[in-house]
Amino acid sequence: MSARYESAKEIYAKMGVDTDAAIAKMKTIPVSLHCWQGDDVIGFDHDGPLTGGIQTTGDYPGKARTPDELFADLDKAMSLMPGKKKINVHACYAIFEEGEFVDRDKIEPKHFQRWVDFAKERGMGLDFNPTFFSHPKIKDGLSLSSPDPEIRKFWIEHGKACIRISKYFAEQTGIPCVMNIWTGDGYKDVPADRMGPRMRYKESIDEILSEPYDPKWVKPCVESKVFGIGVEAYTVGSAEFALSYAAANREKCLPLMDNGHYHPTEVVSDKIPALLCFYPQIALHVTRGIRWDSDHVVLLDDETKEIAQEIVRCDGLDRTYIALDYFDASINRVSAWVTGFRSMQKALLNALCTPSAYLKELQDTNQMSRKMVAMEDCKMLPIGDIWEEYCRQCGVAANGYYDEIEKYEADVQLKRS
Ligand SMILES: [Mn+2]
Repeated sequence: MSARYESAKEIYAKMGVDTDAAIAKMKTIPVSLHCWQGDDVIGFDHDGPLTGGIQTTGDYPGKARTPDELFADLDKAMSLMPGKKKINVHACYAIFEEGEFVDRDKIEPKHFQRWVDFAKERGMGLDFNPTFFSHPKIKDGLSLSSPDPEIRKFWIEHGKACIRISKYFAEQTGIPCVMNIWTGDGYKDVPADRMGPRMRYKESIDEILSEPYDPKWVKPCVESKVFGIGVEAYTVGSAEFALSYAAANREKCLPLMDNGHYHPTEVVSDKIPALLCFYPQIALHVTRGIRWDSDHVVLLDDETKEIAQEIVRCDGLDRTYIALDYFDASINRVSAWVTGFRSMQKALLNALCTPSAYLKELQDTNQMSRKMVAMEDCKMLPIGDIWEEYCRQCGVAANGYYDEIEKYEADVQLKRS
C-alpha cells in the first residue's frame, strides 16, 4: 500500500467514505466488454458492409480479421484492464468450420463454442445479441418490422435461435446471459404509417420471447434508438416503444438504455433512477455520443461519471447490467477497448467513493448551499490515488498503458496487413 493511498484513504475517511470497501466492491462489479470494437462490427458470418444505420469510420491498421486474431486482441486488452469482465458477443461472430455456412435463422450453440471456451477458461460470463443488420434479408431497411411476412419470419427465427444460444451461454458459464434486441429498422423520410411497423415489431418480439427460457438465466432486453444514418425521420424501436414493451413484459424482458441513443440534451443518468422505480432490473449500453454519432470511445466525462453515480446512489448495482457499446476504427482498437473499459471503471470507483448518504441528507434537509459546496469539494478528492491502489491490487498499471499497446501493435497488429 502506497503512502499516497494511505493519505487519500484518510481524506476520504473524514468524509465518511471507506475506500477499502469501495475497492473491494469495485472488484465484484462486472462490465460487459463488446467484442465488436475489435474488428469494426464486421464479424465472421458475412462479407458485406455494415448496415442498419450504424457506421464505423477510420481505417487504422491492424484490425482483427479472424477469430484467432480477435481472441488475441481481446486477451491483450483485458490484460490491461482491472476488474471483472463479461464478454458481449454479437450473433454475426458465429465461428463456422472451414467451408461451412449457416444462416442466421439456423445458428446453434455449437457455432459459439469457441466463445464459450474462451469465457470459461477466463472465468467470465457471456452476453449475447441477435444481429439484425448487415445481412441480405434486411429488406428495404426493415427486419422484425418488415411488412413482408417471409422477412419477419426469418428474423424471428434468428431471435429464437439467439435465445437458445443465450441459454447455452448461461448454462455453460453459470452466469446469467443478457440478450439484447436492437434493430435499425426505420425510415429515412417521413413515414405515412408509424404505427404499423411498431405493431409488427411488437408481435415479432412477442414471438421471439415465446421461445422457452428461464428469465433468471436469460435476460432479453429491448434497446431503443432515436435515429440512425439513413434512418433519420423515424425509428421503429423508439424510446417509448422499448420502454413500454419492457413495462408490459416485465417478467421476461428488460429495458436497455444506450446513452448514445437519445436527443443530445437528454441524459441517461437521469433516466436510470426513473426506471429503477419501476423495473426490477435494467440494462445499459455505455457509450459516448458526439453530434450524429452514438458510438465514440467512452471517456471519463461528466455523463459517464453521472451514470455511475446514479447506479451507485440508487443502490442499483445488483439491478443494473452494465455493458459497453462503441466502435472507433480511427485509432488502435485495443486502446479503444482498454480506454473505454477503464473509463467506466474509474467512474464506478469514483461513485463508490462519493459520500452519497451525506449528500442526500443535505438535500433532504434543504441545505442546498452546503450540498452544492460539498459536491464541488468531492470533485477535488484524490480519486487518482484510490484508482492507483485498485489497479495495483488488480495487477495492472494505473497509467501509461499505451506503451504496452504500441509494442503489441508493432509486434502483432501491424504484421497482419
Ligand atoms: Mn447500443
